[in-house]
Amino acid sequence: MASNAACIFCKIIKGEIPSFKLFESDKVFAFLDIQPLSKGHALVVPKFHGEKLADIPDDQLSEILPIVKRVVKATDAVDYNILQNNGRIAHQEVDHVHFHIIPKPNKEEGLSVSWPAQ
Ligand code: DGP
Repeated sequence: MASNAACIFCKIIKGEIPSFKLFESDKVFAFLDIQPLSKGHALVVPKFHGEKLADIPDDQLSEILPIVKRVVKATDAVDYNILQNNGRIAHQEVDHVHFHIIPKPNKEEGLSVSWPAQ
């Protein structure tokens, strides 16, 4: 499994940096974003280290969307954004592929989030 010793998300995957873990499998890791744009803002990442989407082998990517869906379902968000930035101009700050899940709170009731996403 490709890993990069200098990568902050590789360190999170290995448990060298603490995170609020939501889900883990052989190929995928999900955790809460440290700078949430809304309650429940989560990140789903391949364990394989690659900077941009096109760097990740298909067999590593294929498990990602079902986990994104699972994490979405662990919120009560009716509306949400899935975001995946590639490159500085596209606002990528961490050079390890990641999918943002950004729940949009209901105006009247807000959001309740029940983790973990198992
Ligand atoms: P992007 O701009 O798409 O590369 O988003 C990177 C996200 O990663 C940003 O929303 C903040 C989050 N992030 C950066 N460092 C850490 C960290 O150490 N822990 C966690 N949980 N999230 C982090």
